[in-house]
Amino acid sequence: MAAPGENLRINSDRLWDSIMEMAKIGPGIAGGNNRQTVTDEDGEGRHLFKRWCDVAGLEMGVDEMGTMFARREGTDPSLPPVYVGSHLDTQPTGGKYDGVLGVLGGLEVVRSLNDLGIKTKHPIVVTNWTNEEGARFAPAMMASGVFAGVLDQADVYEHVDKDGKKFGEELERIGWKGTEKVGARQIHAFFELHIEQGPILEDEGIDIGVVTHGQGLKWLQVTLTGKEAHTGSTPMPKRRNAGLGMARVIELVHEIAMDYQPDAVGAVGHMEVYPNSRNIIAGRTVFTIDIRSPEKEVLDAMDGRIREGIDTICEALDIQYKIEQVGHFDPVTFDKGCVKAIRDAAERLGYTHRNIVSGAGHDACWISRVAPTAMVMCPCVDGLSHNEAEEISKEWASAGADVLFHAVVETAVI
Ligand code: HGY
Ligand code: MN
Ligand code: MN
Ligand code: MN
Repeated sequence: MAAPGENLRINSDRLWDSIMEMAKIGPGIAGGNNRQTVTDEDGEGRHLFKRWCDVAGLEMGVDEMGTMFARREGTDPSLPPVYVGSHLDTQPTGGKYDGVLGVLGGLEVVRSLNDLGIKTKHPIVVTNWTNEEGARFAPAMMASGVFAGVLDQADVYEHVDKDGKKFGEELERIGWKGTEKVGARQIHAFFELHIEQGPILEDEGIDIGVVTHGQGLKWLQVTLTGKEAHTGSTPMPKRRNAGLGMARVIELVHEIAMDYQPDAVGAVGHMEVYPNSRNIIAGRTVFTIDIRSPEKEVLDAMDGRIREGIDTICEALDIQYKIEQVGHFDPVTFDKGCVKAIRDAAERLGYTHRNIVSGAGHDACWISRVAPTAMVMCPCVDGLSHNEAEEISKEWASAGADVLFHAVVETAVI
C-alpha cells in the first residue's frame, strides 16, 4: 500500500467551520450541546450532515437503526469500503466535539480527496452511528452494537426514555428509520477519530493518541424499594429508607473502584428518587452504576463485589433490590494493522504520539468485533468531556484529522 505523501493534509479551516456550524444545532445552556439521540435536534443535525454529503457527491444509505452511511465510490466498486466516522448525538450537557469531530473529520477526508482529485481503490463510507451516548436510551453504542450483532434490534426498539417514549418510535417520528438491514455491510476497515475525553495527551504535551485498546464497561441499573413514610414522625429504627440505601451503594462503588487503581473507575451518574419530597422518606430509588476497567477479570471482580455489597446493605436496611445489567462490553484490543497505519501516519506527519487505552466507550469498540478497527485521539482541554465546557484547539482537531486522512487513504489504497 503506497503511503500518502507527508504534505497531504486536510483543510483545517473547513473542518473547524463545519464543527462550529454543527454546534449551532441543539445548543446547550452553557456553550455546549444538547442534541440527544432521535430528538428533533438530532434530526436537524442529520439533515445538515446529509446536505454536506450531497455537496460532496456522496451516496447516502440509512439502515433500520438510523445509522447514516455516506459512500464515495472507489475505482473498484466491488471492494469492501473503508469506513470512517463516529456519532453526532450528544449528552444532555455535552460538548461540541465528542463524536462530532469523528464524523466531520471523516467528511473532511472525503472533501480533501475531492479537492485533490484523488481516487481510492476501495470505496470510502463516512458514518454517523445512531445513539452512541446511551444517555436518553440505554445502552451506549446502541446502533453499532446492533450492527455487530451483540444487541437485539427488536429489543432496543422497545427501550424507553425517562418519559416512557420508545426508541424505535422516536427514530420513526424524526424520519430517520432507514430500510437497509442492519449489519448487512462488509467493512474492509473502520477508523474513528475522537477527542481523548481524559487528561493524558494534554498533560504530556502530545498531539496524537494511538489507541491500542478500549477498556471494558458495565452499567448496572439498581432499583431499591423501601417504604415512603413521614420524615418527622417515623422513628429511625422503623425506617426503610431507599435513599440511604442508594447513598451507601454509591459509596461502595467508589471504594471498590479505588481498590483496583490505577486503572479501574466507578461512579453513579444517573439517580432517581421517588417520591422526591422534602418530608417523605424515599420509598424507591433507581440509579445506574458505571464501572470500567482495561482488565476483564477486574471488571468481573468489581461486579461481583458490588452485587454482594448491595445484598448486605439492603439486608441491614430492610429494603428490596433489583439489579439489571443495561450495558456491557469487554475490553477491546484494536487491529494491529490499523493501529500501525495510524502510528505511521503520525510519524510521517511529524506529530508527537503515544499509545493510549481509551477510557470512554466508542462505536469502534463494537465494530472491532466485525472488522479491523482502530482509533486516533486528540487532546482536549483539562481532559474535560461530557461537560458543556469541553474544548479542543483547532490545531489538535487538524492533527487528528490529518492522521485519520493518511490512515484511511493508505488503507483504501490510491
Ligand atoms: O459512556 C461512554 O463511554 C461513551 O461516551 N458513550
Ligand atoms: Mn463519543
Ligand atoms: Mn460521549
Ligand atoms: Mn432490553
